[in-house]
Amino acid sequence: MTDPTFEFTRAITRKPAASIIDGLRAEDIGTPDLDRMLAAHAHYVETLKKTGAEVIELPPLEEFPDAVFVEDTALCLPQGAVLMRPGAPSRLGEVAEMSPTLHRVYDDVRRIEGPGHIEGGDILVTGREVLVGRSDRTDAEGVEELRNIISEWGHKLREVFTPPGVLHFKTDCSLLDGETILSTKRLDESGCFEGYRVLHTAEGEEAAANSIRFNQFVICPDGFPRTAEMLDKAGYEVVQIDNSECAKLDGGMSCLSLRF
Ligand code: CIR
Repeated sequence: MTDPTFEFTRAITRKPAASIIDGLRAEDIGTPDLDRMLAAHAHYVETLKKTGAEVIELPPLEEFPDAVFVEDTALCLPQGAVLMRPGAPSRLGEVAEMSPTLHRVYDDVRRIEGPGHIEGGDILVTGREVLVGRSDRTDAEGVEELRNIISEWGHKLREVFTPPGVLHFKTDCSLLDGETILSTKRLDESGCFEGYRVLHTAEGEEAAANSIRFNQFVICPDGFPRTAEMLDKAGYEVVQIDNSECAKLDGGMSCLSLRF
């Protein structure tokens, strides 16, 4: 099984393209400002690098407006990587763009062939299992195909459900350490984290759940002071990053990198 408390040595990111203004969104709350997004992205990459990890920075892809959200294209495990099959048709082509990079860094790269769909944002790897949330982007067939692949590597997959109206499972949760999950109350109430230690985002700060633990840091979106304070008091070293522009496209801290 994966030890999620291990040190990450690498991450993959992709610079936002000018076409980001055409990125998918559930609700239109304004057009993302590319310059502001680029500045926040640079801060994000610099924070990952500060931990000593190597960050593979991929160039922008104008033909894929959502390509900055690299997490959805693959699952990276210690034994190998699995290329996903996004449920959003406009994002399917992002996978082929990620494939050469994963083949460079992994000996074993598999792919979800379909007919099912699955996106990386619906997958949370903990110390004991791989949780996959069915959602509008991830269906039963996609989950089963992933189960077959990763069971060969000794991983146990548990299917769970992303709450209605929530884009991805990890929109509402993140792993803080081997046993601890940061979650919104609404997701925790579904019972999917039984047996784990769960810390809740503060009321009204649900968007803070899409954070990541990367080596010594817990990287959170800016603007959620009560959740940040709770994490700080719980002993985590919190770094807050402006997420205003990615939030307009339903994106957050986890979506912006593949970590392994
Ligand atoms: C999308 O709708 O696919 C993008 N606008 C946002 C993807 C966010 N990714 C993630 O939560 N892993």
